[in-house]
Amino acid sequence: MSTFKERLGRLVDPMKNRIDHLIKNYGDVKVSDITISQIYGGTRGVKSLICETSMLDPDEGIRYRGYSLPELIELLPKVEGGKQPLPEGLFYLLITGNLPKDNDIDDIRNEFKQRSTVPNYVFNTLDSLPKDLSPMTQLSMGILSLQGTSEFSKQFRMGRATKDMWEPALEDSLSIIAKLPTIAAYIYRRTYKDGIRIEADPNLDWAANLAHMMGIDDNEVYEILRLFLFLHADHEGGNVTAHTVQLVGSTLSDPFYAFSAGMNGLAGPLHGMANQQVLQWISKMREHFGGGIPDKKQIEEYIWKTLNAGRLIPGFGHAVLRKTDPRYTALREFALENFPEDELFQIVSSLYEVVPDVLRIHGKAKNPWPNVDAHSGSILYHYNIREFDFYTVLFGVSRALGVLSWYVWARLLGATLERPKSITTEYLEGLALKWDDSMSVGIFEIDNDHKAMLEQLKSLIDAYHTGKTDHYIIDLFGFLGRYVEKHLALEEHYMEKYDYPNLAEHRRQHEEFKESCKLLKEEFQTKGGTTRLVILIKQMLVDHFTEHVRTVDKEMAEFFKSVSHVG
Ligand code: HAX
Repeated sequence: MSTFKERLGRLVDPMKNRIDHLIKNYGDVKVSDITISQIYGGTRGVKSLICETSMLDPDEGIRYRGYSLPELIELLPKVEGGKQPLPEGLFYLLITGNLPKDNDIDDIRNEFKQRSTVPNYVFNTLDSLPKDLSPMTQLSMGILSLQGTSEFSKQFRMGRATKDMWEPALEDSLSIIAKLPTIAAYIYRRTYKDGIRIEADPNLDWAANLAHMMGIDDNEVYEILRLFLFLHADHEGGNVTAHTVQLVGSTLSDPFYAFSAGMNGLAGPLHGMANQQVLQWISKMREHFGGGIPDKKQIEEYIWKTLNAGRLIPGFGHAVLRKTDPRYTALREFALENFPEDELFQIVSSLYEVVPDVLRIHGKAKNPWPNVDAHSGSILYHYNIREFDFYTVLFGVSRALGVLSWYVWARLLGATLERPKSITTEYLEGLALKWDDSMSVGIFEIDNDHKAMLEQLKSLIDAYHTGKTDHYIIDLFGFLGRYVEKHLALEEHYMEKYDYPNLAEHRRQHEEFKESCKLLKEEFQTKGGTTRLVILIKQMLVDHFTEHVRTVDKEMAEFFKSVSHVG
């Protein structure tokens, strides 16, 4: 067993112990709720998956094993004289959780090299397909055609214990990653070039070899592919590719089945296909304005034209991110350093200045900022990789590093079969009806709070007469804090839900009440329970009770009763 595999094996028990401890002692701790709109909205934001290889922060973007992209660009090994991180080093980090040291990278290189030979039948399978078949379909089929070589499936059939299945999972994952550049490059050669296969160069790294086998031997292209394959490698567990691989893998389908399935998801226009769509969209925009570089006014006009036609602006928005994608920033910095005068780069830069404002005015997208796909195509284009349909294949080659690392870990940790519960719209309608009925519970709570408020008022007067005000006022502020947090919010919730006509006035009174509470609390904290303070609190409660609770709230309760059919 290689050092790398031994090291991986040693990581398992401590991780398993942490998980066992969590499940045993904190198994009932609640992590996430789910609402009806989240169920219909693709379960956005529902925390229900585990993925250790990377985590996405809405504002900061992706971190691989806790490291930000700029940190890793600095820390990961490079080729001599190169500036871009080697994907082999990233793979080591993703799968082991540690930065590679000394010979680790050679270890990974050897693992890839030993497995890089692609059997002839894979090329024959690809050759039997029409040349104009989408390169993503070819990729998915190329991977699937290797399924017969799966050690995972073989050892499962032979009855190997499930707990040890991570070893053949690793074998297959390494095999896929090692072979991907050859398969992808051949798809490129047969679809766009003369169809002649170029053999790998044993002296080149994984990324450079991909360029070499595509027929591009240029140090700058090697560098940009290293960066591209580094940047697209992982995006936590919930994106369609990663989740698909994990879901399919949870049935103990082997890595070939699982990864091929993931690639079918990546092929979607809302996911990995967006990078090619960006360039198609920019080409159409240039055509529309008769070529050249459109100015910002024209760009804005074209964005509106696209949006008004009910179409998306590709490369902008994200399901999780709420700021500019750091992967976009890394590519932008590369372009600024290497080809700031490039026409396409200038258009991409103008889009960065114009699109977010337009999307904000348009008012739909939660995130108006660019994602990685807004930039990646233009970089490849600059280096004469101009076959747009192929861009997603490069994305897929890269993504293998992350999702297959996690596939191996899922087997290491004995991940169980994924099986969420589905329900029907009728079921949810039933739930909604119950919720409506529960409004009577809400009104009941509101009434109860009002009664409690009256009690507090009486107690305050008693406390005043017996001189025990300080202690009492502390309790009273506790009560008011809960009242403001819960009761007022509850009222506003129902008012909004049923379009209560006096909502604005009601809210104003709430704000006034909250402000008075705040000021009086501050006074108590600085001066203690003075007579003046007690009088002011009493006055505030009397005002709120008589003005607000007795009159407005009563009217509101009547209104709720009329809309909710609660007798
Ligand atoms: N242009 C126009 N409208 C957009 C938009 C965009 N770029 N991004 C979001 N919206 C719209 C959505 O279509 C949605 O409209 P409806 O309510 O009418 O359905 C509304 O804004 C709210 O969407 P959201 O919550 O902000 O975004 P989602 O989480 O639903 O979707 C997407 C996230 C990335 C799919 C979305 O922003 C999009 O389609 N962007 C363009 C395609 C793209 O760049 N995809 C690549 C994403 C990165 C990636 O995964 N790469 O692999």
